Amino acid sequence: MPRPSHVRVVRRLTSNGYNADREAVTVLANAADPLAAVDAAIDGVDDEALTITKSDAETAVSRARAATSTSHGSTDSSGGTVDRPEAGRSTSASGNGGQNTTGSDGTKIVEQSMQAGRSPTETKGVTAERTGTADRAPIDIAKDITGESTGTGTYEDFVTVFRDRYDRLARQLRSRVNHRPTDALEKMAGGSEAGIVGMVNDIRSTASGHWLVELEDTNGTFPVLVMKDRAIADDVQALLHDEVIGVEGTLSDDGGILFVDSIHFPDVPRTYRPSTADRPVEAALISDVHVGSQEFMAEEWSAFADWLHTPDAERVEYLLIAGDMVEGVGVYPDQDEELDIVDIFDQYERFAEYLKEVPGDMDIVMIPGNHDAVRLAEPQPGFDEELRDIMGVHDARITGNPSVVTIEGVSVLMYHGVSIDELVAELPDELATYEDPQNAMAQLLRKRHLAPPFGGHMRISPEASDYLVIDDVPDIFHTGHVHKLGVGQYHNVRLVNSGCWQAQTEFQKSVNIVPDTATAPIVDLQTLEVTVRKFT
Ligand code: D5M
Ligand code: FE
Ligand code: ZN
Repeated sequence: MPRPSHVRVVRRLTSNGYNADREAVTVLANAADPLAAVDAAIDGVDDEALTITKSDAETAVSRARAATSTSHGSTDSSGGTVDRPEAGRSTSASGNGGQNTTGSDGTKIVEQSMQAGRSPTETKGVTAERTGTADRAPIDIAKDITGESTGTGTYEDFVTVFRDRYDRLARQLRSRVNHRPTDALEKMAGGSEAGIVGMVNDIRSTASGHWLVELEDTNGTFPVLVMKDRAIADDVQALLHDEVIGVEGTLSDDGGILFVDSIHFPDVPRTYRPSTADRPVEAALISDVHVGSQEFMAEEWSAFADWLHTPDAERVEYLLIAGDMVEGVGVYPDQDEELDIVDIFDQYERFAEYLKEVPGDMDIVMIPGNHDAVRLAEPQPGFDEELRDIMGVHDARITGNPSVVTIEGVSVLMYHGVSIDELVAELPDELATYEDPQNAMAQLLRKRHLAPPFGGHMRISPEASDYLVIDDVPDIFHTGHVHKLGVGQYHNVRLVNSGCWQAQTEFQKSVNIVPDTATAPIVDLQTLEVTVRKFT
């Protein structure tokens, strides 16, 4: 009889409404007849109990063994925690006989064949043992809109949020740009050297191919001209509406326009040194699970969850999910034709079931995406109480999109990533493509704003302050949404765009998008190095 994986044990438990401690799962999975042991464990606990403990499991295993004492016995363990033939943890490079390749940026990619991925757990009865959760630093969450939304969409709200964006980004530029307010520039003599810190209002090319950019500050607007043959003309290619930049140059003779010599972005200092964890600990960064879609890859998901139970994953203590938990309903035209589960609550119920496959001793943090059942306008609040109840598996932390999540002293800026669509549409290929979403992410860091252009694909809720400004440089920037894997670095900030758990949809087929599916980038929080686990 093939030994069921840990995942099947967990499924049996959860389908009966129980959680289990990690050690309990191990004990049950190593029993002669694991499913019978699960049933015995369930029978053996109080009606009020929600969690099966290790001792519940051990009691159940010995009872189940007594009941079936005539069979099995030779290869199975005594029912306690089994020996660990390979004490310690193999390095990520040697994972499960997986095939290793190296991506751009030196990222390691490990192909976990689904069978191979399961074998260590099943054949050797070994399971991961994470450092006790007691060793973990508490997770800190900042910049979360949940419960703080005040925006009502009035004109005044938009004025307020734009002013806040300007003030906070201008503050980052002021020390570097010798600037004057736009109305003071108007009074300066022609030919003077001058600078402006302003929001990009308009970008157009002149008849002779130069670039005319209109900048706006709190006092008014001022036109600046970038000559086409200057090296800085390249920077104009990177400009997006509504971002805040600084420029320096010389006023024209009549003083009516500024000829630009240099363009400054708020940016991340090149010398930025990220914080790292002071113990060996890793985080899995994923997104776009899309449960409820016909294309949701259930087997690959279970292989991932299974792998998390193996010794190879014992340092993976955190799971961050950057939105699109479920497929949702009515997100795109004709989406219903590809739905496997048509009710949104049923989708979240099913998602919760899949989340239960993940080891219970991992810390989980999740933010919503554009397919989730929260308002579409960003910043998006975390799920409401009803959905929190449904998704309250493993005490997952639910927070808004975006949020700054600090784990083990490492700050992770989590953002679903809808603005990446906008950057890919607006910027030249050198700066943003779907193939390399990390490049678009770098542009967002350079602009220190998660979604600069107002309008377009973006829906933005005008709040009292602009939650999409990147005030503090994160150590890790985690996005999803475009269903493409992207790993990179920008001025020492680790960039990760996680792929998805949804096979190619009809829409994606029609526009030739080939998603990166069933990939889990794992970040070592001590080094910020990434190993991508691919569950094929
Ligand atoms: O988005 C996945 C990616 O695919 C993202 O780049 C948007 C794009 N996408 C997917 N479906 C559509 C439709 N129907 N129209 C326009 N763009 C689309 P996700 O948020 O996971 O659907
Ligand atoms: Fe998605
Ligand atoms: Zn999305």
